[in-house]
Amino acid sequence: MQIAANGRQDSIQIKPLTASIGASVCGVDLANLSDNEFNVIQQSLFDRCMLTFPGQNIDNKGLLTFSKLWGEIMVTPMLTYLEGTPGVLEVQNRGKALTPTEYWHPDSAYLERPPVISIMAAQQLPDAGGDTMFCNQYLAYDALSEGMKSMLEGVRGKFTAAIMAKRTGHEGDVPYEYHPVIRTHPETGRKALFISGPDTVPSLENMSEADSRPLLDYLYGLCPKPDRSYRHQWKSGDVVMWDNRCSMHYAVHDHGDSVRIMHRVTIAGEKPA
Ligand SMILES: O=C(O)CCC(=O)C(=O)O
Ligand SMILES: [Fe+2]
Repeated sequence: MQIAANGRQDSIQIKPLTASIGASVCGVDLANLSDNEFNVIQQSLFDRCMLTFPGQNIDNKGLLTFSKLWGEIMVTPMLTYLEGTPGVLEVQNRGKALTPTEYWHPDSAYLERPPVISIMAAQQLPDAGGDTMFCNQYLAYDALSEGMKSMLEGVRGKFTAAIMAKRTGHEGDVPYEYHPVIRTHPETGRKALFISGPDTVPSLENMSEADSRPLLDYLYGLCPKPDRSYRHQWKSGDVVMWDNRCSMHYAVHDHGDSVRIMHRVTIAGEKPA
């Protein structure tokens, strides 16, 4: 326990959620963190790839205060943000056929500079279901043989906004970017596999879709192994954050038409390298 400059005693508690990914953080008020608490949380995010903060019941003002500690808040084109709280996206149940997030992905990887961190606060939850799953992409990279690792160095994937464009009615010019499929996290120096679902990464650079597909399917299939994953069952008041540079996530749509509302903020960052 540390005594902060304001005389307050920190009582932060961090517990791993699984052996391979995630930690829960208790004993803090995210809207009012000491410097020491923030430093501990930041290190935990880098170590664990995603964090849960049970019982925060944070409002949008608090969510923005907490989010700003991580960097510049960004907005993603094609998405409509809440009026009055710029940067807060309302993630709603649009029905299973229209959900843009029921597959493994890092957020908005079709941008030149995709968000590095996403922070989500539960607002209204279904009675059952609506979990979010997370997987550790450092471990997916580590699982590759040395030959495959060196073969993939410098290989770039085509990351497109096809799913988002289709689900939000922005078909036509679908934005895309090429990013390395092996990405080095600038804070940890560790390498992670950086890919996404088949509709989002249809091909590798300078290769046809037919040539790319078997390798992409193999790499994508490596990611969400049960022993590298965590499944979050949301509780009222939860805040969850994830690092898109070393994890992917999957929103499970098993709750029919039940209302599920989340507020999400994303943090701007570097071009993947
Ligand atoms: O609704 C969720 O649990 C996560 C949705 C998602 O993938 C996102 O908002 O980035
Ligand atoms: Fe997402």
